[in-house]
Amino acid sequence: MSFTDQSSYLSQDIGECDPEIAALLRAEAERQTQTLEMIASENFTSHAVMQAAGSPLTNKYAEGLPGKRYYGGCEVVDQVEELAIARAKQLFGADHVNVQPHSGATANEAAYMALLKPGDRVLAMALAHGGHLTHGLKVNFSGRLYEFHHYGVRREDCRIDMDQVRELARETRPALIVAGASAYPRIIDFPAFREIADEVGARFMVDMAHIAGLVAAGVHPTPVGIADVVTTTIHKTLGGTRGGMVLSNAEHGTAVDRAVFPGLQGGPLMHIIAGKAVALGHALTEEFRDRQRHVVANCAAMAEELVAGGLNLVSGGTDNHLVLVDLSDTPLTGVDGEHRLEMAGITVNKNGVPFDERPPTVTSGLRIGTAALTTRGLREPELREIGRIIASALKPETSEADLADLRARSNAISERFPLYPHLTAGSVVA
Ligand code: DSN
Repeated sequence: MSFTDQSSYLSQDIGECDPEIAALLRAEAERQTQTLEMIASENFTSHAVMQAAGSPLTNKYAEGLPGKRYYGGCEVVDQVEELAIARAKQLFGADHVNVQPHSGATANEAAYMALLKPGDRVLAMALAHGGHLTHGLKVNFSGRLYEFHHYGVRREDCRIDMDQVRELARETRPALIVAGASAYPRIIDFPAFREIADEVGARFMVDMAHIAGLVAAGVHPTPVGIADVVTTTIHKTLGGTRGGMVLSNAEHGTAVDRAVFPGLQGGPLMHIIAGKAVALGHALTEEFRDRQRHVVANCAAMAEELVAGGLNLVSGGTDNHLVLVDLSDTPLTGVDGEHRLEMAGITVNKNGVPFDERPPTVTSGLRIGTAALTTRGLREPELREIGRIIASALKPETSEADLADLRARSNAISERFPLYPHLTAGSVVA
């Protein structure tokens, strides 16, 4: 790395001053372009969001909230944060919003801190049945600080077992019930959870990170107005910059704000909050709502082809942006499946399936989502073709040569839908 004077330090292009990192930025843009991205929690954000996230707002300290900061010079970033909050309120109809959490995990931490005392009992979905590590995994802060109990899905249809939720709620009398999942392909019945929470005198929280885009577009029922607190990330189906957000009713707003700062974080990432504001602006458009409808239709179309190709899907199908392929009855593990799809030009993640007998590092399943490819412009005919490619790749008899042929079919789709051409051919930054 070299720079000759102060002005070049401030203005030199990364390609000149740090060619090693610049080459890696270009390589990652190329990787995203050349493969079919189907990790259910990922998406492609807009050029405008990346511009905000790469802006001089990264230089600003702004502990506190708009109008109540611990630093001077916040008059501009105050307006940015106010816009992000106003857009989130409008999008989801929430009374109160805090856009400062650095991540979904921090948003959950803030919600727990606002609603619970250490040692309180919480009832949430088991990670092995589709929950999340911040929903009480023993080695996570959540499992260490609070006494989590877990519900799961029914063995016969892999839907959330609301009878078990009620039974466990009556037995454990939790202070909080949590709904929300990272690997659940069906609609979640938020009013049914609320009813149980009310019966046992618990607060109710929803982590809607995976489905936030669908909720914003009205293609999944909203938890806002039903739950006391709703947490989310901005970068999954919502498609914005990486980060978190907490929505709440008016009663819990101050407690949430205090939990985020000074409870958990120092200076908010104002450049990322600007990116959140841009993303929330996108999400208010009819174009965004239309895209979310396609996310679900694309997933349903792919699911049909997977089933027609002989694969088992957890719960038999999907209502949302993801499917869970169950490989338990095949000679393949989740690790094998992820590797085969990678060779076929498709990026997914291995994932445990409910009642999985293999360890989490191996698993018997694959989680496959359609949000990113829908943002890229793919529609049902392409997702049907991808469903056929996946089903062929996962047949036990498929050879390496067959996988190379399947990769050519994946590449033919990628080439028809350019992604960030300016980042692979031109500048490496937005
Ligand atoms: N890691 C995310 C996911 O893949 O679902 C959840 O935080």
